[in-house]
Amino acid sequence: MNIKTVATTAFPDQKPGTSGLRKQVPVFQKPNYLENFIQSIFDSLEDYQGKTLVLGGDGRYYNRQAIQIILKMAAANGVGRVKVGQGGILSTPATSCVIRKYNAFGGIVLSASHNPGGPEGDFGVKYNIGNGGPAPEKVTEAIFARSKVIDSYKILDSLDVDLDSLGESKLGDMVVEVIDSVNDYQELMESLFDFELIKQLLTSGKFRMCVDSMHAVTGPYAHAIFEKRLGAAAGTVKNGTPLADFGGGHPDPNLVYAHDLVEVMFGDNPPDFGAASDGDGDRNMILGSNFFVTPSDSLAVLAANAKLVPGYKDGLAGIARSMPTSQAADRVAAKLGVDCYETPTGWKFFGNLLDAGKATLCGEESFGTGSNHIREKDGLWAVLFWLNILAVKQQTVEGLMREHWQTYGRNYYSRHDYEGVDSDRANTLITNLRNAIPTLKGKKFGNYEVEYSDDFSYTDPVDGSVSKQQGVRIGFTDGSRIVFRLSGTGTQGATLRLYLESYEADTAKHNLDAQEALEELIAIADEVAKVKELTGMDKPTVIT
Ligand code: G16
Repeated sequence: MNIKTVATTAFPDQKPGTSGLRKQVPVFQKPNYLENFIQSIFDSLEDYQGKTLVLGGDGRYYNRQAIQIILKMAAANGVGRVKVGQGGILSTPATSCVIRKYNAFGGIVLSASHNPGGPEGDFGVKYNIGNGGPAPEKVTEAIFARSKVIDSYKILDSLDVDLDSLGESKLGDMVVEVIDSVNDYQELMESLFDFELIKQLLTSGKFRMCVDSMHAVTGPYAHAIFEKRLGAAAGTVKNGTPLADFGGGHPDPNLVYAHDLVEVMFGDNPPDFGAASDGDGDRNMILGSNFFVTPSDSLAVLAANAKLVPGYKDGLAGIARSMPTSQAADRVAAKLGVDCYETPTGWKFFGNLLDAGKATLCGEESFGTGSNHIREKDGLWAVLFWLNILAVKQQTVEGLMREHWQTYGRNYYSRHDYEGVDSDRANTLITNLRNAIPTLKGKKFGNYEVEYSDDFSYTDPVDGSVSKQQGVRIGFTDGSRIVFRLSGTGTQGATLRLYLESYEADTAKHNLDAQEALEELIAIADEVAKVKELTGMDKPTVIT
């Protein structure tokens, strides 16, 4: 076995963000850039020698090359076995599933999620721990600390591995096992949902659906599960072959970037159900005929109806949502008599709650929903959950949503993104807001009076760790909220996210367009934070 120790120089910018290290492809292609980060991961871990690592990615540009490098580094660093997805493909939820099922010590996911791919697009590396979830902050901080002082890495001098043929081979002393990308994941889904009932719905001739995989990783999973196993008509899955540049698109399942699907669902004779997923398969968007379900509402509906689904028939231990996510789920939790947890943005914050059995369902406004079945959000799981509920209740998407609002009231909700903002200006905006916090309580803006304002801080109820400065909140006496924070997933400049929420109990007022319902709050946000002036933009780049 020929292990090389290569001298290297540390890079100062390898700090993982909301979800791993994300940079433009040319940055990852710099000599030693990927290698330094991977070695920093191994150097920060203990006691992994001889054990199993799971490896895969969303198929984006540089996926295959990165996998070959990581395999050789894993072999040189003493990993016992790597389970790698065929062709280098493993969705983020499937990676989490495989880590848990085979008791791996961890996994490496190669993805920049919903960010565009291709030679000039983005690439990313995320490390997941043994529970199958994203590494918590104490682990990512250790990796970052190591990356700042690293001076060498280890790599095996050997030929590339065949990633396309299933089965085992040896790389030095390490076993490389190329696994089917879909099987383990599909088996887990079959254990949670009533596949026969969903199949009846999909083959009834009365229900049409359209699933947009956006040329990203969920294609093979969606083909196998919806078309092959559940009998949905051929062609139900669109854009179902993963492409290195996602067909030039932006694999983010929202009303702006999933426009092909939106046109179908809001066009002539629309299908009954539409769904899209993102680059690595952890996000989802749910649509009905001429109807959009906000991710916050989706979490609330799944929670309210969970008992109808076999995997959740015994009820929920609790619900967790990220702080900027609407409070619709809190109302369901209150009715169910279970706790609702409010965490900072980032799926990693749900891990402890799920491990401790405090929460069963989790969700985020950023098109993420999931449960304790794995430790990542899970796009196709959410689609199956919706289909299972619709099959039991024999309702339309809109019918189910309206019934929900009738019971719980409607939380009008929207997120406004200002992308590509100059970083200094974005930081000034947030600093100004932080400085204004002590002056806001009791202040009146039109019909609204400020009840509280703070910079969200979270104390993990399981390990007591504290995460500060997670977003500036302004709450009003009627329960409405405005939240400001900077994205931790972008790779160019800064992205300002403005989250807006109001509550309407009166069913007669549930038909407004969200932007209309939130108009006054949008104006207040601009007045308080000078969004237009400081970003230099007169409107958001993306509204969801
Ligand atoms: C990641 C995180 C999510 C987060 C989202 C947006 O998702 O896992 O928890 O909500 O980024 O984060 P930000 O607002 O900081 O950009 P993904 O799908 O990109 O891995």
